[in-house]
Amino acid sequence: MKLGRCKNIVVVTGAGISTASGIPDFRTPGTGLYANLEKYNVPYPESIFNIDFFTNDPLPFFSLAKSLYPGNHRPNYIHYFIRTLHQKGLLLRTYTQNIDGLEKLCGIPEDKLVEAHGSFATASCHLCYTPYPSDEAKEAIMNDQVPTCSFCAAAVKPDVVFFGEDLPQKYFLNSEDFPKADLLLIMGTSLQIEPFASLVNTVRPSVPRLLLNRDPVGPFTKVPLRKKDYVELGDLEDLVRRFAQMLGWNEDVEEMMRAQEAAMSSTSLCQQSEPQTRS
Ligand code: CNA
Repeated sequence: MKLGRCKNIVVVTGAGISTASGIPDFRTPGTGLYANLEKYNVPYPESIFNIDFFTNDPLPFFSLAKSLYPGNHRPNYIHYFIRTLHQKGLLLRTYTQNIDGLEKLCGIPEDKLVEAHGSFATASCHLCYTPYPSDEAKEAIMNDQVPTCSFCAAAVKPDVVFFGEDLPQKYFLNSEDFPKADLLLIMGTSLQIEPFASLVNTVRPSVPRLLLNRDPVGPFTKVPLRKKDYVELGDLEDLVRRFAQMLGWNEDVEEMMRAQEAAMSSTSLCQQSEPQTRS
């Protein structure tokens, strides 16, 4: 990167980039969502994101969704590092499995972002796909009600991709992006969910792949590693901070974070004070 040889960087991320924002991942023993699902009364962890299970009983997912809905969490250093890659003209695209919306919130533009497992930003009927206003879906879910489709009366859900559902159209940009990549950066994912996990195998064999994660995953568990595969293990925020320092970017990331956070809090202050001004 320092020699200017990486100009089309593809970033692949998962829940591990948002644990520093206070959102639990799936599989970390003890703190991950899968270890804490007793209260949702589901037969096995994945069922909470299974579309057939949802058809029979949407309530466990809605109860979990209440804690995952965007609004309560802020992007962290890792999100801003990805945005810095974009700011420096080096980001081809970032592919996230996350549904927390923190990439958008930190200012990564829509055209640089693929939310491969959907998001809470829109909602629709889970059977006939009729769109449903996302703010109304959120309000119903937050009030322990089931939003229902005005066309077929089935349950509406946020457009988060469940097991057994199609991925959004934008995901298929991968067939153009991965062959173009000159560096693949993989962060905070166990690479267990297909078809997303296999994306990392679609860059050219000569392209360096760097995994930053707490533990080795996917092709990075193989010994010996593929030539040009690199792994750094540890806490992701520490690793990314060190990476930014090596590149001489730490101040840029920090500055962007300060500016965006200030902009976000002044927007929310304006929103809070608006009704008072009007009355
Ligand atoms: P996962 O299977 O839970 O794996 C997370 C990976 O990140 C694991 O390898 C962890 O060791 C690693 N990790 C977690 N925290 C850290 C940390 N602080 N430092 C270093 N490494 C860390 O999650 P995946 O993303 O691989 O699984 C895909 C699922 C998770 C997607 O379908 C998501 O929708 C779903 N998910 C998303 C969120 C979110 O949007 N924030 C939260 C929970 C689950």
